[in-house]
Amino acid sequence: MADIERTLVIVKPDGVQRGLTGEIVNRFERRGLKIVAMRFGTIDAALAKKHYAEHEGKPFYAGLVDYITSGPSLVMVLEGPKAIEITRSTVGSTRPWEAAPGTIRADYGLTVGRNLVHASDSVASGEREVGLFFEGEELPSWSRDTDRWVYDE
Ligand code: DAT
Ligand code: MG
Repeated sequence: MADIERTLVIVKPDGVQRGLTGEIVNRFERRGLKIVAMRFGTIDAALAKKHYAEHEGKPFYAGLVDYITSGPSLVMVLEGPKAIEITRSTVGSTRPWEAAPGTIRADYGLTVGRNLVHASDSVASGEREVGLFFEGEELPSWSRDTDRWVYDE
């Protein structure tokens, strides 16, 4: 079996406000990643601070927490072989002006403070972040009929 990973992906409030949630989910879904959890709503400050704890103390930290809590987000967990790298490469570089054309941040973003999407950057941070947002039955294990056509064993 291929190395199946889970990643936490967030369509941030700018993506929601701009009506890009469907577009963004579509890119991951058609790539073959499987949705295993999804929730729409405004992330509260306490959760945002835990989620972005690695950035505490940096000059952009307060603005980052304000941004991610400024309105509803779409938070999801995606699963698949090498899901971490696959998702990060679909999202593109943190700074949209450095992101490769065809990535979400290049196609829809201009500035680092409105870069539309969060995606976990390692298997360990994926596990940590998924655990912050979802638990138990919110994370169903399900087999998809097309799995064998999407990835080899
Ligand atoms: P990524 O979201 O690509 O994992 P990161 O973890 O380094 O990037 O930073 C988290 C978010 O913080 C990023 O998506 C946007 C914001 N950010 C990062 N560096 C920044 C900066 N120099 N100025 C403003 N915001 C920044
Ligand atoms: Mg990050």
